[in-house]
Amino acid sequence: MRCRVCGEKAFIKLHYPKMYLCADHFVEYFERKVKRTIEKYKLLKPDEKVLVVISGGKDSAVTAYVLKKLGYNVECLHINLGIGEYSEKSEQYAREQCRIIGAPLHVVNVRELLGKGIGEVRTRRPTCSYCGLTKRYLFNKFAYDNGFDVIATGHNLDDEASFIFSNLMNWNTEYLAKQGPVLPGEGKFVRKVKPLYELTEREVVAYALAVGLEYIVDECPHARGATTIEYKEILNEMEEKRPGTKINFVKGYLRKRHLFEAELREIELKECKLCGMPAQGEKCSFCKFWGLEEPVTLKIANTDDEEPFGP
Ligand code: Q46
Ligand code: ZN
Ligand code: ZN
Repeated sequence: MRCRVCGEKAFIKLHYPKMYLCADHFVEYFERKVKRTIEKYKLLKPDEKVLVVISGGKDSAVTAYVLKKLGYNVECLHINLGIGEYSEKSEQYAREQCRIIGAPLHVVNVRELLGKGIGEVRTRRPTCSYCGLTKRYLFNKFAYDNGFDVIATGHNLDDEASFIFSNLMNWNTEYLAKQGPVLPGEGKFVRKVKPLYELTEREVVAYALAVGLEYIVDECPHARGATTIEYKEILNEMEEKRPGTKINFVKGYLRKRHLFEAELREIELKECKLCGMPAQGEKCSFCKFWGLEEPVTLKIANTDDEEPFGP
């Protein structure tokens, strides 16, 4: 098959809209779509300082790469979770990706910072639950402490569609009230945006391949056959039968999201007495979980130095 634009050999067949494109024209298509997503949902302003949390995987790497190419002021953060070989490999990929992207990389090492890696804490709390809590706290605090205006994450259309689908299946109406391409910042919560919101996982994989970005494909050893994968499979089957299912589902959700707003509970947030970040009680859940007596410091010590900094 031939590229619809130039007639060269096709690199990819897009299902919706249905067309064949060569690698160069696919890259152009992908970047134009990200640009339009940014404009349509007012994700970023040109002069903003953007932090991308690079995991070593494809989505965050592609996010940073495209934003940098579109001229945004991007810096990257990698959180080494201390999960044995998996984390070591992830960090290596993140370093190589940032070299290709041409953006400064900062690394926070959980074991060095907190004494233990993820999976090494004796607790009844599921590993992924405190891992999520730790990551969310660290990247938000890093962004806040270092004056970033916004955090761009790598969520793609498949992630969003399966998230909405699974929350509908479980009637998690509170979650359904506040999802979307922009999660507004408030107080010390830095705004989060999703530039790949309208691009499918398949398109993200193809883009990474087309521009030569390598990424970790191994799964974290703590990942349990997540039900999200099942939801993704169901959506993929439906997409196969009816191209456009995912994007129409997500766009429909955005139109109807306001119907869930009545389910939002007002939570009064205080300041953590240790770190000053938002907290529901005396201490925030991060300081409480890790039993901290001193707050963690995530300020970049020397901005001329692109090497990772210590705790
Ligand atoms: S939450 Fe769980 Fe992931 Fe953390 S412990 Fe691994 S699988 S990395 S997205
Ligand atoms: Zn072409
Ligand atoms: Zn705290």
